[in-house]
Amino acid sequence: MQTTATAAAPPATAAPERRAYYDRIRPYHLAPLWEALHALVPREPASPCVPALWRYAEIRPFLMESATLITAEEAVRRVLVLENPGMPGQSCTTQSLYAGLQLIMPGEVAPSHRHVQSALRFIVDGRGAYTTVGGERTTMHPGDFIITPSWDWHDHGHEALQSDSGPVVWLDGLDIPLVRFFDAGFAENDTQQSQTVSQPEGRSYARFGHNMVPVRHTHTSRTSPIFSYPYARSREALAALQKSEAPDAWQGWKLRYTNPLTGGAPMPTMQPCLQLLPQGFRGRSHRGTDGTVYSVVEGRGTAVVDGQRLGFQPQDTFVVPSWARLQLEAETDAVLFSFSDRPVQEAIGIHRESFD
Ligand code: 1HN
Repeated sequence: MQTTATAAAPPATAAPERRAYYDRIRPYHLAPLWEALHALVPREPASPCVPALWRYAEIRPFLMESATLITAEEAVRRVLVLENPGMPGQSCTTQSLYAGLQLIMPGEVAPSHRHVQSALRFIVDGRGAYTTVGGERTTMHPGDFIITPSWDWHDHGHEALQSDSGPVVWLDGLDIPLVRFFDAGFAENDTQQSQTVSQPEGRSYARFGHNMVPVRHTHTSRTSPIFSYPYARSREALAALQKSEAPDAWQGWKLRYTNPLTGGAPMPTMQPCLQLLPQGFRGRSHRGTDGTVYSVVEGRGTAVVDGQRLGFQPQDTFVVPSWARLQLEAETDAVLFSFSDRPVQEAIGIHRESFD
């Protein structure tokens, strides 16, 4: 994470005798705190992250073009990073989170590797690709939320079994900037391109995905034992809520995905959610210290972020910076997936939100 304070350079506005003093202490790697204090300890968050929207219809052609330039295998992961316009060149979408759109074509493999960074996938376009985590494969369908836990082997592929199968695109969310901040990143490549599949598909979901857990299961991982949360099930829950209760005035019907063993976030660093806004919804304004990335699944609407109107459609991605006021409006019933670093902020006791 970068800070906007640059304590090393004396400000041009400082009085000459102070500047001379700063110049004399700099060779000793000393800097005057009083010149940087306000920026270091702001009265409220002053994020370099800005609101931004990536229209899928506009960027899909660039993504498809990338497949003519490089294979998934050569790229290792063929991804276009959704770089925050306020932080160019830093491979981040918020200060703490990375998001990108990954493309896999029929017949391709993205080779097995593992890293300390946790990843989530949210399927945006196409079907028939798979990801393998810890020897279990899961087939991707639009709207599925899939987890790659920290330090688990994972590879992706697309077997092109059906004649109508085409490109598959998903949103990757990773805690890359957080791990970089801690200088705690490790990674390694597997000896095989694709892991040997050692578990039948759906085993994790059968064991943990039905409000039941195998007896004598002892959980040691920090990450949910379910690694694919199918859209059909999450959508069904929202549809039932729409019939049974009024929407929240700020967020519509909003559910967070959980680790069934703890009730907490499914992964230590990121909290994903799915929400439904009814047609005609004009949400009240709210804000939180967790900058959030949204992926639009269904419907059309507008995210008003600090007064800036971001009109969204299915498959678009947008980002709401920390402490920016967000108002959600829906022209049609709209479903939004989102994720933020909220579990980390809660773990260290600094998360704040406000519903005004
Ligand atoms: C990664 O391993 C994946 O496994 C996606 O699909 C995006 C971005 C940076 C570093 C590693 C993946 C990534 C990544």
